[in-house]
Amino acid sequence: ANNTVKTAASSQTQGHNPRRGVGTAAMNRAILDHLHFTMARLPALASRNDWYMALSHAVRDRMLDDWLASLHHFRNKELKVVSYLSAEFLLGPHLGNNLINTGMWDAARDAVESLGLTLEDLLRQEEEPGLGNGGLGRLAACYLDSLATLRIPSIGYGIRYEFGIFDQLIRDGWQVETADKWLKFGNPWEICRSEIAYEVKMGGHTEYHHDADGRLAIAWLPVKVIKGVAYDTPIAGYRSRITGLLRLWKSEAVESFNFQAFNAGEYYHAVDEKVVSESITKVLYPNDEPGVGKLLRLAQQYFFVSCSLQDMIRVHLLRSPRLEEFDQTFAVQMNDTHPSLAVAELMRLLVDEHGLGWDAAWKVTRSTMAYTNHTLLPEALEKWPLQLFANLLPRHLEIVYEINRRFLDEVSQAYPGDQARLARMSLIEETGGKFVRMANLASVGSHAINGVAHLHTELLKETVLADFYQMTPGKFCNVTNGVTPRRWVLLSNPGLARLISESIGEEWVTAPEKLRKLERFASDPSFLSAWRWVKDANKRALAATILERTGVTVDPESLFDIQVKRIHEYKRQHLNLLHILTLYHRIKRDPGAQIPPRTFIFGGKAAPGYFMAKLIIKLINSVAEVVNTDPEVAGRLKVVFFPDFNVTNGQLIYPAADLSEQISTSGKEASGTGNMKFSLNGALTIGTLDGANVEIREEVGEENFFLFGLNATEVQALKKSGYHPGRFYEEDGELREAIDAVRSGLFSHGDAGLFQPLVDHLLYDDEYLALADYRSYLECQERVSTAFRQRELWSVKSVLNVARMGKFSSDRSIREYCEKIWKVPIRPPFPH
Ligand code: OX2
Repeated sequence: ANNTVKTAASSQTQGHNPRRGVGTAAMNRAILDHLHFTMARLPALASRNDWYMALSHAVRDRMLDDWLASLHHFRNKELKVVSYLSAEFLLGPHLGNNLINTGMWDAARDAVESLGLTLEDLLRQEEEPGLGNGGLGRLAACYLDSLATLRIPSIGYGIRYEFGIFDQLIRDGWQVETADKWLKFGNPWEICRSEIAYEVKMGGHTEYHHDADGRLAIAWLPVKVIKGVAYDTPIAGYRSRITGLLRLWKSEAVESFNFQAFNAGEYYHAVDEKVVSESITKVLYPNDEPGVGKLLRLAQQYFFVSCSLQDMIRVHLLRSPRLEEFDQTFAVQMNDTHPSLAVAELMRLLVDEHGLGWDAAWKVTRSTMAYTNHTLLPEALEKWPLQLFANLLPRHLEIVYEINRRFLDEVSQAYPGDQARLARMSLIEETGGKFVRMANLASVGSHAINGVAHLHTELLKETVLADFYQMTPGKFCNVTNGVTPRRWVLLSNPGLARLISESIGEEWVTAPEKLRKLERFASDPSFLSAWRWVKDANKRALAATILERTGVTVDPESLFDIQVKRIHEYKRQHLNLLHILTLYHRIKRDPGAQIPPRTFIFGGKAAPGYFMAKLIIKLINSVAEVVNTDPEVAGRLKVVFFPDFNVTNGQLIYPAADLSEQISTSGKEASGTGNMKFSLNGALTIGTLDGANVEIREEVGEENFFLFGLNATEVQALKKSGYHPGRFYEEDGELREAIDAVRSGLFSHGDAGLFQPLVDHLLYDDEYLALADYRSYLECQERVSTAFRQRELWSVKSVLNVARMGKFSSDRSIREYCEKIWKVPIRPPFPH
């Protein structure tokens, strides 16, 4: 890859610097130029997409100046580069965010208007890159924003899925999945780097022989070689004059590999090979799918990890020939276990390909790698069937065995005779089928292991990784998640952002602890009414979109009670439903009941193979159908399922919420980040002591947070003592009424069987204790209703929530990673 052509310009470090104008006139000219030269269109014939593309190219051009300067850092030996390995990056639309972060919004808007268009229309044209499932992928995207904003040299490495997370349609109340063809109109934000490409081997077997010097040499003879090509996307930091790099790998066929097949006339076979090679990065796997062991998914993980590490080694070798110093060039963060093959792959590259001794390679591998855990759910902990692993990665299995042999030696030295502990800590699970345990591999191969909220890290140390914690407590630390206030306030809630900035200045955007200054305005009636006006405008905008997408009319004056997130039993959308059913019955029983009007809004995707989650969506829609058409509750209750919840829709939904539902079973939600987005936009939270809710409550004050339910200790104790959900059903008349209504067929046109699996699950299993928390949740919701009647007081609480949410900026999280894990200095902020 080091085939730079020497020219007069390339010998100057700064090179060519055609800094482009960012005023309205320059933008206008640039858009027209791109329409002409890039899109090959006449203005009179241009479609909205042509204009969107032309504008995006004009914006991208202006980001490249900073980008090329930023890329220069990678060669600077003094700067350690953060490498964030993640199988998912859920970026959301680029255009608006880039305009905000680069400060070009006004110029772009004016230029677009001078061409007779509106910026809003063009923003709507963008197909969002949905390269993630939910919180984990979105967290990675927030972290890229903060890394660039804080001017930390960094690269995000991931997979360029041709199809991202599926689009969700609702048909007859059921979720229907359709392919996300996000690239169909072209992607103006990426740059294909054909020259940055690596070969990745798969399958086959290994052979040992002695080389001329009598040393043991290992050869991996694969059955397949695939090429990974880099696609780069610039990530603008907020007014930092730094553009970060997201490098995603696309799989392709190696041109020469099956040349023989062509010669032998096996043309079709060769073409098949090409199809197989390209299939590696075809599609993002929805998570929560039952049944591990999808070969293609393991191939994806290995593919992107191998390309990324080869790329890092190339960059390192530009700085120094000594791979023992690799940890001075890169700090590698593994976002969950999906990239944990990096441990074995870095060992392979160092030992087999670059000739380092095992001990030296292990030392540098460990001090480079760090692992973030995002879940305690046992079914979400990755493990690969040994045979499948062996078939795809025969050499890596040998390396895993060797790591394991040495590691278990250490364990048995530390805990002589403790066989049970050895079995638990082994990288190989041997009880009932053999598996490679990826969390153990990641833990052993890392110098740092972190959870994503205080409670989660504590539970991690007590449960899933307890043995590892006991053996190496110093490796463990917590970094509570955060979200970027750029996308999640400035971009998505411009009204609120303006009001805040007018009151306390603009510093909060990069120094969100400054939001505290809002506290003094919480007693200012005119400020409060402006605050309320902003919220109401956001609610009206959401109401209009709800009408357009679902045909349901909702009242913007009502309490907007919102739960948007992936559909999962542990997140307990069904508990929310039980509350709705109870209110419904109360109003039917007593039309005079003092219940302020509420609009319940749900959104979220269910994994295509997760039957119960899909049934919950159907039930939400079925309840909506009955409630929304019942004249006895008209004007009092509405239920909406907002289809296809994604980043774009989130930007509309979070700012419009009065109440944020964060009601997971305590101990199950590692952190949550939607909880932060809501609160940062002035919603009050009803929630359990779970994940980051605990810390949000601490920050905003318990009087400004609606707490209910069992805590994690109580959950464990109840489970241990034997939990019988049926008792709660027997003893609570209103709960019984709600469940009986579902099982009677009231919501399924008399079909009593439809929701039977869900009802049975609740009555006889209820793994996530919805029935145990029902009464507490209901009582808490009554406190919500009472509070919402005092609108002024509600607004005060809303202001205080925003004022005290500074901790949850992803900038703070990234600073903590820098200090505790990456050992990367924080540079002073860029003077704007
Ligand atoms: C999610 C967690 O479920 C969520 O609680 C957390 O906020 C988010 O990651 C970011 O840390 N897949 N998604 C997650 O974990 C896994 C595994």
